[in-house]
Amino acid sequence: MLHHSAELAKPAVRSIEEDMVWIPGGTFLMGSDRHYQEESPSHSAAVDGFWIDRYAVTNEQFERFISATNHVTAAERTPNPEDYPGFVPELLKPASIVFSKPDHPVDRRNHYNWWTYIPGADWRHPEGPESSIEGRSQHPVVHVAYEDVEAYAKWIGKELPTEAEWEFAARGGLEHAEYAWGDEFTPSGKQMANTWQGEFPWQNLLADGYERTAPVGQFPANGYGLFDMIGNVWEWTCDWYSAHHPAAKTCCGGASAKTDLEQSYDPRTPDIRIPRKVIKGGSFLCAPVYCRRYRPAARMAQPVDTSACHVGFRLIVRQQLA
Ligand SMILES: [Ca+2]
Repeated sequence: MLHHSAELAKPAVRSIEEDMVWIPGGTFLMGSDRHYQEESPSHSAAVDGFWIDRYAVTNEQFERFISATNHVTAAERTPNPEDYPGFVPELLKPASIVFSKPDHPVDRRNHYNWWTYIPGADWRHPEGPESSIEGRSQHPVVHVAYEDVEAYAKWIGKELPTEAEWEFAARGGLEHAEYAWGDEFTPSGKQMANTWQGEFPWQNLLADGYERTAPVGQFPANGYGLFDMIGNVWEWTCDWYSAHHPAAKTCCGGASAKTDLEQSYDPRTPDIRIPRKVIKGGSFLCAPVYCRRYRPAARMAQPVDTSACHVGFRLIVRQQLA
């Protein structure tokens, strides 16, 4: 339920019509057969109409939530050793995942060459304890795990989008286009999103002007008037991840069939039973030479407990305002 009259009637919060966009429902071609395997098969999908945030949730908005609720994010708490068999308990500290740019070319097959688990990194300290969000109130909040996003959604009276809702909105009304703005990545040389230009991960040419996150709304909106659906930060959806789109939904999932949640576990780490959700849109770290996921069809798995410097969110409301 959207409590848009009472709870949102604080001076700093504008009306839903200003902050959200109504997306008329429809049928569309979801996924892609032209890129990474996990995006296929492209298939017809339908969504009902919904409201969606015009921008990703910002630090300023998240701060309001924290002040009102005293919520402590997952990155600020000590993980439970029972959830992480094989981990040395001393290593289980409040921490989050931060991109650290190497100063020379590295082996791109090993992501530990740029990902660092930094104790003290959290939404207020995006690059670690010495950093802060000063001057970044309009940047998307990052270092939020799925439970943090759910808590925020409950507080503000909105919901996480499904992958189909998110992708439909990101496509901006364009049928089967590669990007949220058309088929050309940089039409007339114009950067349309905050991504990575140069040799990832050591050389950032900054053609789009941003090394890390950008304030929301710095790049052109898509056809629905939504900003930053592509690039800047990945965005959480409520769907459990599977390696492919289901070819067709069947009704015969017997007792032995794996649930969607079980299906989402990472097969590479069988001991760690942390389910994974779909994240969408790509981030400031997506580069042509490494991760061409700055497209509406692109998708990635994110463990629900895992926060990072390049993952944020935006929310929807599944009802038409009276
Ligand atoms: Ca950039």
